[in-house]
Amino acid sequence: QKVSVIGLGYIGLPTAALIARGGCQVVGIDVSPHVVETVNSGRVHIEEVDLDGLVQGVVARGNLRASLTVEESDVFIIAVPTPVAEDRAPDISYVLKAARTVAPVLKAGDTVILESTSPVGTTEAMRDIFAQLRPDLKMPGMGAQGDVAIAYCPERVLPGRILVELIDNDRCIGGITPRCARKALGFYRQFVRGACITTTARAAEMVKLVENSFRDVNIAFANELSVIAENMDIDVWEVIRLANRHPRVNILNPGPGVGGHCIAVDPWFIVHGDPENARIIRTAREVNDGKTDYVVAKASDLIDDHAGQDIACLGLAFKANIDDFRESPAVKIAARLARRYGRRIKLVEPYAQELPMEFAGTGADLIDLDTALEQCGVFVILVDHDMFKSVPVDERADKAVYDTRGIWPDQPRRQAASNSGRIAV
Ligand code: SAJ
Repeated sequence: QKVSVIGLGYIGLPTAALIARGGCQVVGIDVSPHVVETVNSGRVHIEEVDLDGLVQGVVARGNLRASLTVEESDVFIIAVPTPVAEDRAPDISYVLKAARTVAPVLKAGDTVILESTSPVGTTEAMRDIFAQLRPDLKMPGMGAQGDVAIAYCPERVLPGRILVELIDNDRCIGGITPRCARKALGFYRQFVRGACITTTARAAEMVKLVENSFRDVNIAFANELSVIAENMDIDVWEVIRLANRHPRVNILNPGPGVGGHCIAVDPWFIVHGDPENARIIRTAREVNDGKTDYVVAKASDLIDDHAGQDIACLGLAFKANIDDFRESPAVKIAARLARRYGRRIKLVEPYAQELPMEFAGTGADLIDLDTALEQCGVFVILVDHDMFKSVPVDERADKAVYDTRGIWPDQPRRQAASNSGRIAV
């Protein structure tokens, strides 16, 4: 069986390598000559646990190679980006473009699977492109039985655990027709240990969007609580810890906002699909983005109260213990502070070799944690890296701290800034 994976990014490359390890002949297609060359030399262009060794092995054995052009295959997996445009509309142009490049090499009996997070209806749109460009082939769901199978199967992996989760997570496989779903199911069963459950393409598209929106809404609840609790001079972390002792309550963690490439993006696909009714989902997005602005304002107040002291911003990654700085609320906050306070801002990020470009020209410096503890009087905690959690209280008792992640619960508390939350009698 020959498999082509279109798009060698965070999902495409690990997927291609895993299928290749299972013994299939896999061609990875990418528009970037750099990516193609890197993979063909057995190396990787993205950081992911154990991916380098796996790619090196399958390329050396001849099971995986990369190419700039699409060729005939039995199975096509499309894993290209689906960003959200400036006006919050989903941009599915890369998916449609991939469909146009696959169309000329399609033959009867092939299976095409879309894995990119996509607004509802994208898989059908892809089918319509095939129907337009290949009138010689019958497409599924258009009357007669299709000559090719077309399905949607979202990835659900967590960065840092991609190779494990690609195998162990349950998969939801949506066919344009039930027959398409069964065909795609047969393919995934070869390398997925989790349950594979079939449905329609439209439902599967929605499932993916709903999963990430569920998380966004729940994080928004925690972020909203954190602001209310701060106004009422209550420790939100303690409140959440105690409330979560209720058997049916499970509040997530507040933070400086939501980052990454999925949770802060996918809910907009639902909002765009039904703006009138997607009210909680839209508000959750606004609450989470608003939390980032709120942290900038609160941290600025603290910094203004400590004139002349240097400020350590702890963490730049979009979440704990990873080296991914894209779409990171920590970067947004620290960069805004750096533009305002210049060289007083010191950045501590054990996962960064150099500062992201957002800091260019600000005068802010990358320093290590020990230097920060020696030099800085103000600490703004933006990421809950394990390394930061382990600083003992006696090394930081004299610091002014704004902790967005609740990692230093024993930090001596500052005087409440306002009287809000008091009931006048
Ligand atoms: N965050 C909080 N509080 C929390 C949990 C997360 O503030 O309690 C923040 C993180 O700091 C980060 C952001 O949310 O900035 C997203 O982190 P995450 O760990 O929740 O998720 P991602 O973006 O790494 O991966 C998500 C996962 N989706 C779900 O858990 C529903 C993953 O399974 C998906 O495959 C992935 O999105 C994707 O590709 O869609």
